[in-house]
Amino acid sequence: MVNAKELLTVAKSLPVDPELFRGLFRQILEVRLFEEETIQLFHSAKIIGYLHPSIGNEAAEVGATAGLAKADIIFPTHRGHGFFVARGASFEKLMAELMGKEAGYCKGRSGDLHMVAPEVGIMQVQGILGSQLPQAVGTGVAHQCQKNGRVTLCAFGDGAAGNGTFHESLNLASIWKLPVVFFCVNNGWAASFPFTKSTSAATNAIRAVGYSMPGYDVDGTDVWQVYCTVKEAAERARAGGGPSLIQANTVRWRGHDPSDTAPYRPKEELETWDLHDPVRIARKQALDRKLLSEADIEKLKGEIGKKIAQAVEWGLAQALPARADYLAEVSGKF
Ligand SMILES: Cc1ncc(C[n+]2csc(CCOP(=O)(O)OP(=O)(O)O)c2C)c(N)n1
Repeated sequence: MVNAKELLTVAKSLPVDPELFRGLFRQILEVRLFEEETIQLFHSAKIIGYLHPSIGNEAAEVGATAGLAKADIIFPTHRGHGFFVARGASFEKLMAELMGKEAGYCKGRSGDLHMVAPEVGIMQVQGILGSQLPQAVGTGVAHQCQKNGRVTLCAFGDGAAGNGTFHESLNLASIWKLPVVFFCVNNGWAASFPFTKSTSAATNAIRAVGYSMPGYDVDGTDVWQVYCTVKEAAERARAGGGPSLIQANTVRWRGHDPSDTAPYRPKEELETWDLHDPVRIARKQALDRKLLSEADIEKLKGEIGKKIAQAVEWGLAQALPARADYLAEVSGKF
């Protein structure tokens, strides 16, 4: 009997670069503080439509983004604000979009579920789970034809991995040796359905073996581990070595969205969430490695909090789209 885990690849662990780690910590904090604010705004009905906060996935999103080159592109998930923040998207335009304002990334027409920010290399969030996988095959083909050395990182959840597009996309990407990194963020749940009941394999990473590509199973709360793994996979893809599949394991914070009280989750899982809190983990790593002091962290929090508060104020002051133009921007002839 083969031990499935032995079939997986382990990324080379790079020595921690102090400057880079401090930057990653800052981004993790940015994502967290941004999301805490969006939840407040959602509860006070200033954010309209859906909201899927990235809390719990901060290190996975920040580490993955850091492992790419600037010209590489990212397909985020519906729970993917962290990718936008890590790519340096404007807090103002993000907030305005979530508030449905004309000044947002998509003129207030997309909100949380269809946001796109091509200026920072972020492709559109897809409301249909798993539909980003074949799209990533498409950008992979384009980049391969253009010989431009660009890599696509395609993020998706453990729920989305159960979609048929997963098989079709990984199979084609492997046959054509496309420069794509498939990045599954397994936060343990697909809405109210647990990973253990939806997935026959212990980790999706093992499925990579069936598509003749490297599969990595990593701790998605460890930003440096995620960074090293994505960097290795992206560099292989860029050098013509084809795709990889990474599963980054995280623990979802609370409900699927802020209005879900998650009564289906075991109490102890919610009570021990702190042990998997990416901010707490990265903070400890930064302090233990003497990369930051408590005072540095407090100062950072203050700076980021101020920037986010300004973005909220700016977003609230922006205009809603004119009623007459609203549909003109989102409907077309088919
Ligand atoms: C094809 C499809 N099926 C179902 C849904 C409804 N739905 C939206 S989010 C979600 C759970 C997604 O779970 P996962 O992919 O693990 O991502 P997570 O929300 O946990 O980050 C479901 C079932 C959908 N949007 N698209």
